[in-house]
Amino acid sequence: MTVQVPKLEYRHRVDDLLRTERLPHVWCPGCGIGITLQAFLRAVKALEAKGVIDRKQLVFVTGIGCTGRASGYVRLDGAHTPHGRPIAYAYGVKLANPKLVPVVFSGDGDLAGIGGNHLLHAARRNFDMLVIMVNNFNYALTGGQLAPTTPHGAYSTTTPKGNPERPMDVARLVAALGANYVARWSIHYPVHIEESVKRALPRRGFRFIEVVSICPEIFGRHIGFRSPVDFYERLRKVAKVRKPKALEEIKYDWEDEITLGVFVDKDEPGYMESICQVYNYDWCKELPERRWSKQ
Ligand SMILES: Cc1ncc(C[n+]2csc(CCOP(=O)(O)OP(=O)(O)O)c2C)c(N)n1
Repeated sequence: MTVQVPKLEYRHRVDDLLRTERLPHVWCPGCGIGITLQAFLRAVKALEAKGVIDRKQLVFVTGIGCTGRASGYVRLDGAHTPHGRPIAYAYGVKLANPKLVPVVFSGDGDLAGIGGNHLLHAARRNFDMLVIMVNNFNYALTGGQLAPTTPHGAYSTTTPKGNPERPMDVARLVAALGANYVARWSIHYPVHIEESVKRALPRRGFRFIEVVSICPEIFGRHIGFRSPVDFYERLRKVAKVRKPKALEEIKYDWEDEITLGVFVDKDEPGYMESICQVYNYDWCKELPERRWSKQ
């Protein structure tokens, strides 16, 4: 039997940045990936309207996972790369054509688990790219396995008696490694996510935005939430916006506080300019990061 799918008319202010013909998307009701993606696309449109960026410069790179599926819906040049490798791919994009601006959009498992080594060294190098990490506390696409971000004690399909490990505070780690811009928001703050993208996208060096999200169908069900709203409200209680004076004040603790806010906002030369200080390549004059750093 063939199922007739009604042809729907989608109208939304970011439609021109979406492959609307591929909608509806695969994400579950209540998932926070759409909120994050929309905030990113709104920021792209706002920056483009001001003439700061051109969407043709952007390369939208994702890894594997629910979050990684975003590249199928976004109407930008880009790539859906192997698990854990979007940062490695983004390096290649930037080094092959320094005029381009790579944006990595992926999950916590992809970026901090299997891809953790790339993340560390990109931050250490202050490599010129924007990374947006949707942290939904687990490996959602494959059914809810333990991720480096899963709270201590939490059920996952690979820790059925509770997670014995300590979770990784990815934003704090990236900040400690010297990234130019680090912010963490939760999906309760879509305008803040958008403002962070507006600030971080036209910027040199490594920029990292973590968005703590709910995953109602997989992680939420596993830890006992009966509805997306219950999970949303619980996360809202623990996610607190602060201005930490030192990295030690940033918390990532599901039972106490997940600190949100802008943790680093500086403008040091990124990797590409460091290369240009040593080798005076022709492309050095055309680095978009050089123009942005003068603004
Ligand atoms: C090399 C390799 N190992 C394992 C997998 C299976 N796999 C697919 S998605 C995924 C986890 C993704 O988790 P995360 O990045 O947190 O994304 P989410 O689905 O939660 O958005 C895994 C382990 C794979 N595709 N490739």
